[in-house]
Amino acid sequence: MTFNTILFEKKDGYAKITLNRPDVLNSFNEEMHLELRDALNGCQKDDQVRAILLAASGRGFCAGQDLGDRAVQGGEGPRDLSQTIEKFYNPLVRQIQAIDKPVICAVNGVAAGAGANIALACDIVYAAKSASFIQAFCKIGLIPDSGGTWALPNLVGMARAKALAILGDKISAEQAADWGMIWKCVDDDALVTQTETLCAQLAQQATFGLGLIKRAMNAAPTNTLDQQLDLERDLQKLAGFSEDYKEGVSAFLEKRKPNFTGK
Ligand code: T3D
Repeated sequence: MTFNTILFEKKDGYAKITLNRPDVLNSFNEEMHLELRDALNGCQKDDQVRAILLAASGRGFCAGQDLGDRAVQGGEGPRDLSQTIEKFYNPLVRQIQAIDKPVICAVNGVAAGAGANIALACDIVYAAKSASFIQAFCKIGLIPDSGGTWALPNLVGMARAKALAILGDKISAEQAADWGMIWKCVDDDALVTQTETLCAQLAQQATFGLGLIKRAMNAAPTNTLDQQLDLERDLQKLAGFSEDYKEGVSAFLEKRKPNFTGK
């Protein structure tokens, strides 16, 4: 697949998608939304892809909406932003959540506005030490979107979530990791190796089961314990029928390394 605004490569059983509009800190225009959607759809359908790495070019990760597309001209009335949210940002977050493969995010630099919340929508988030997260929305009169008002309270608690959203302060990657907003903060020069190595390892794991784990975890914040117990029962049923479970148990009993196929 070739694209104008993203880079796409497949290797070692995973796909790497790199946001590639570095001059504007990889902020989103419609083309990048559409290309990212196509790439993720392709990953979902492709059995050879068993994990997805979302990364970015240049010194930033993503600065959210390209504000160059939002310049208010003299006589023009205000734009209805719900349309872009409905058409692009919400489907992207839903797509990342629904894809039944782990999505790993490598935050190489500043992640601002929707860029921060799209990173947080991924399943495992790594950030370079020099990276940062900014809920920049309040600085231009908007509210956090792309799931930010849902993810932040779940990840860091309501007190921190409200302050992050209302103050729009820049949070360092180290702080984000300390607060449990992301999985890990790593040295800048280790980000690519660590995230690529992780994706290659995940592609060797029981990836059908990893998709089910993701489904269960994503459902947890809005489920009661009873609902979650029922969901675990139903998903474990699917896991128990998988080739990977059969292989995992056989390999354990035969004291050998499992050869998982992701089925
Ligand atoms: O609109 C809708 O459809 C609703 C959906 C909204 C979703 C959203 O994401 S709203 C929030 C939009 N994003 C922001 O408000 C962040 C704007 N950017 C910044 O505040 C700063 O750029 C950063 C804090 C992210 C980084 O600051 P810094 O000093 O490291 O870099 P910089 O110099 O500001 O930016 C570098 C270049 O990227 C610069 O271009 P230049 O001067 O070199 O030609 C800057 O204009 C450009 N850039 C950065 N962010 C954006 C951008 N260009 C367009 N859109 C951006 N969001």
